[in-house]
Amino acid sequence: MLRLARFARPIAAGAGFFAAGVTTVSALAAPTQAEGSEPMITINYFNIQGPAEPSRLALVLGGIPFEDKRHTRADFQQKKDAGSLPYGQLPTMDVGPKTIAQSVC
Ligand SMILES: N[C@@H](CCC(=O)N[C@@H](CS)C(=O)NCC(=O)O)C(=O)O
Repeated sequence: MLRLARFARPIAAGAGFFAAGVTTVSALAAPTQAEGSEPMITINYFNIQGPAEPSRLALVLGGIPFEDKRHTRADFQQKKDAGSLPYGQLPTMDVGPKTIAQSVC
């Protein structure tokens, strides 16, 4: 029972999050510099939920500050042409200077 309660609380918090009618986490993601020596995290994706949303939600629920960068198609193409997308696609997550790709594979 204790184990269940441990998981139920964050799940309930998440359910409340959805019940409140929040369809995107952008309003909750503070684009602030991470404190201390933690590297700054940036989630790069289009202005839709898609495969970036689970990562955005995990960061918000975990209270981890990150920049929620919403790219236009033109931004995306620019990044792709510049070779800054490891697989030529979004989403990516920047952790400090490191870019991580593949959100759901
Ligand atoms: N395997 C990748 C798939 C990413 C992917 O399919 N991204 C799509 C958007 S959901 C994309 O960047 N499409 C634009 C393109 O390929 O030109 C992952 O899981 O992160």
